[in-house]
Amino acid sequence: MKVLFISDNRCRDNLVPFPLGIACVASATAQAGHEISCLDLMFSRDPAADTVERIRAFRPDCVGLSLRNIDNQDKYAGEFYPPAAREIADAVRSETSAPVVLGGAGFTIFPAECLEYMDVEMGIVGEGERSFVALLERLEPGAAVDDTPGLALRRDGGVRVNPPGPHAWPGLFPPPERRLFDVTRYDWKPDNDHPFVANLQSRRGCHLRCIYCSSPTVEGRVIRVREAGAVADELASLQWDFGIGTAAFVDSLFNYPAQYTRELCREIVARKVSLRWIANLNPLYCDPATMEMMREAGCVSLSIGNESGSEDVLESLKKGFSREQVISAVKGARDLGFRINCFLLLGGPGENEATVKESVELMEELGPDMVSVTVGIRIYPGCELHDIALREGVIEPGQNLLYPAFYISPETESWLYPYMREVCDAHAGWNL
Ligand code: B12
Repeated sequence: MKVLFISDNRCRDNLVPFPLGIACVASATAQAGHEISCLDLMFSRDPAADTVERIRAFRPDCVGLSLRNIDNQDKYAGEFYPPAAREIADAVRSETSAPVVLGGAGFTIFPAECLEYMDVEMGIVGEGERSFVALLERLEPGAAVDDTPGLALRRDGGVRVNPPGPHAWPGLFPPPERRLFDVTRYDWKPDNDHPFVANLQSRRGCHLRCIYCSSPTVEGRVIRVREAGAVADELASLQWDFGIGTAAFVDSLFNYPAQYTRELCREIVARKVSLRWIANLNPLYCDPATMEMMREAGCVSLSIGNESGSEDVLESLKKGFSREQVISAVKGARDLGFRINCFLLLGGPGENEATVKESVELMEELGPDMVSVTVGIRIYPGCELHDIALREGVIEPGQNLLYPAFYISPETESWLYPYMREVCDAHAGWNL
C-alpha cells in the first residue's frame, strides 16, 4: 500500500522537535513492504495546500495523521491545536477517499474525543509500529478492521477502543529513519546557536504513579528497553551521518533501570563520539556512579524532574521521592559539572503559601541553571488528579477534557500566577 504520514505538530514551544514517533512508525511500515511518504507541516506556510499537493503527487491508499500535542498545557496563555488538525483532515478528505488514521501521544490520551472532533473514523492508540502495520494488513485486502489491536473505531454514534495487544518491544523494530525528514531543520530553539538537535529514545514506559501524569497512558507502565548497542549506534550515527551536535533523550526516566543506563553509557563510550547529549532524570534513582558514567559518555545537561521542594506536596503528587532526594540529586549533578534544569509544578492538591515558599527557597538554595515553572496542572483522563478534580467539583462527570481543564488548589488560585511571574522575573534562568 502507499501510505502518507503527516505530522500535524506546528507548536514551536521549547524547540522544533523532529517527528520521532512518525519516523518510528514509518520505518516499521516500510519494513513491512509498504511504500511511504512523509510530510511535516511544521515548516509549511500553507499546511492545507501542502497536504493537498502531496496527496495529488503521491496518491496514497492510507493517510496516517500524527497528533502529538493537543494544547500547550498552559492555564494562563492556552493554545488549542485540534482546530488546525481538523483543517488538515478536511484537506485530506477533499482530495482522496483513502482512510485517515490518527495516532500519536495527544491522540492516545483522547482517542474518542479526537475522532469525534475531527470527524475521523479510526486511529491507533499507543505505539504504532505493530498496530498500524496490522491495520494496513487488514485494509489492503479490504478485510474487516474491527479486531486490530489498539484500534479506536468510531461507528454507530460511539467509539470502541481495542486493547493494544502486546507491547511493541522497541528492539524488534528498525530504528527511526532520519532520512524521512530533513534533520537540519530541527533545533533546540529557532534562534539559538545549537544547530541540529536530534531526539532519540532508549526505553519506553513508566511504572510510577504521579497523580497528574499521562505518560503511563501514552507509553504503558511496563518499561521496555532497546538493545544498548543499537541505541549507541543510533547516537553515533546522528553525529557521523547527520552532523548532529547535540542529542536529547526523550525517555522520561533515563536513570531507570540503572543497570541498563550504565550499560548504555559503556556502549556510548565505546563509540568514541564527541556529540553531547542531554537526558531526564528522576531524583528517586539518582545514584552518583550512574551519573558519573553519564558524564563520561558525553551527557552535559540534565533535566531533574523534582516538581516541588515541599515534602508535603511531593507526597500529595505521589512523586515517590523526598525533598532530601531532590537535594542530593541536584548537588550530585552539580558536583559532576552538569548543567541542570529543575521544575516546579505548582498549584496541585495541598499546595499553599508555605509549600510554595519552601519550593522557591529550595530552588534558590540549590541554584540550578534553569527552573521551569508551571502554575496549575492540566487534568488528564485516567490520572488520580482527575478523580480528585471530580471530587472537588473542579470538573464535572463526563466533561470533555480535550478542551484543557486545570487543577489549581483553592489556597493558591487567586495569587500564585502573578506571584510566580514576579519570582521568575527576579531570577535569571527561571521561566514561567
Ligand atoms: C520528551 C517530550 C518533550 C520534550 C521534547 C524533546 C525533543 N527533543 O523531542 C520537551 C520537554 C521539549 C517537550 C515539550 C513539549 N511537550 Co512534550 N513530551 C515529551 C514526551 C515525554 C515524549 C515524546 C516523545 O518523543 N516520545 C517518543 C516517540 C517515539 O513517541 P510518540 O511520539 O508518542 O510516537 C509513538 C506513538 O504515539 C505512535 N504514533 C505517533 N505518531 C503516530 C502516527 C500514526 C499514524 C500512528 C498510527 C501512530 C503514531 O507511535 C509512535 C511509536 O510507538 C511526551 C509524553 C510521552 N511520554 O510520550 C510529552 C508530550 C508529547 N508533550 C506534551 C506537551 C504538551 C508538550 C509542550 C506543548 C509543553 C510546553 N508547553 O512546552 C511542548 C511542545 C514541544 C513542541 N514544540 O512540540 C504532551 C502532549 C499532550 C497535550 N496536552 O497536548 C505530552 C503527551 C506530555 C503530557 N503532558 O502528557 N516534550
